[in-house]
Amino acid sequence: MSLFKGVIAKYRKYLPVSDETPIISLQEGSTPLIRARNIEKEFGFPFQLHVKYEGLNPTGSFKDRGMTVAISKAVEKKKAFVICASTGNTSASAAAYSARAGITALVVIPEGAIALGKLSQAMIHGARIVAIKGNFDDALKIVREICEKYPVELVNSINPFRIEGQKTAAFEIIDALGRAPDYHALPVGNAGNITAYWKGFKEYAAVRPVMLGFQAAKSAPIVDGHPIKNPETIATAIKIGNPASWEKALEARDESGGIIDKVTDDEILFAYRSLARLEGIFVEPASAAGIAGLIKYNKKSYFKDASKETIVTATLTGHGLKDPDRAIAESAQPPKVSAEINVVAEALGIK
Ligand code: AN7
Repeated sequence: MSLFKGVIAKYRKYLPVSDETPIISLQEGSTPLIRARNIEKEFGFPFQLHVKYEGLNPTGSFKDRGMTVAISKAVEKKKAFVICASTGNTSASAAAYSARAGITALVVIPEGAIALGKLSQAMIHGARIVAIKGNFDDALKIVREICEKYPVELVNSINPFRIEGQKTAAFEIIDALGRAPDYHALPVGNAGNITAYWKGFKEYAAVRPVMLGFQAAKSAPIVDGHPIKNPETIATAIKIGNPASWEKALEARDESGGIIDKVTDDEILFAYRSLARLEGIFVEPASAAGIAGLIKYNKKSYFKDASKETIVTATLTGHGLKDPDRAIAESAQPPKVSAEINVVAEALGIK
């Protein structure tokens, strides 16, 4: 029997931990890499598509990989408080790992812009939460300033330990495939994850993928080339107008010969429904941006030289249960009928 103990235990020699580091883990990582044959068929993808289902991490998103390292290092440094600004998933993860470490997570969120599941997580794990009248970028600016004045540890992805932990997802993909994929697609918000994947691919493989990052169309500062003052998108996780790791994202794009482009909310929601209906994989909307990008680029014949030997991977960053309101809004509402077999059978469409 192999007992899995989390990403630090699994990839310790690649991570900045020592015997002095108390390891705070919820046994994150080891998420499945799933072949998405129905999506391949539906959209005529000439390549193999494998999705890395990061929603199956302990708090339901990829953030846990970086958080185990960031919180372990904060505890090693004897910090009693960590702080983050968040569109939701970072705060859920920081709150859970802080609870396990016996320290306090401080969370600053944009008021009214956090999906229900994520907010419920930060609350039940006992984070101290403040909602500001402002967006994520305003929240991040405030927490950075707080860190200069108070003895609290920042656990947004500006913290290099977050990037170190998150790079383990690239390691797992290479371990699962026996080689790096040819292309890797993922959503881009604050740009920590694309930075981490590219670092991970570089450290772990000599032949690396072309990186394909996708932002939401009205929250696409990297694509537009300037910060967006009032970003908008239904994919609240990536509603970010001034990404902290902007330069690193450009490096990942340029060193890999890749792309950072935008996809509309309609394209994101179409990919979101397609994953759920064709593959049985439930993700939150932001997570579908990578798949939306692949559909868009396949239509443009970007993959014209690909074959079924070509391997494309895509990160599905967060679980669908994070944002149940969106799933309900995107679906037909169940009819309410009387409790009679004939009426029920008719309503079910089998009579
Ligand atoms: C599901 O939680 O920024 O480009 O504060 O939750 O590394 O920021 C979340 C980001 C993609 C974008 N998918 O990743 C936060 C936060 C999901 C996310 C992203 C996020 P980055």
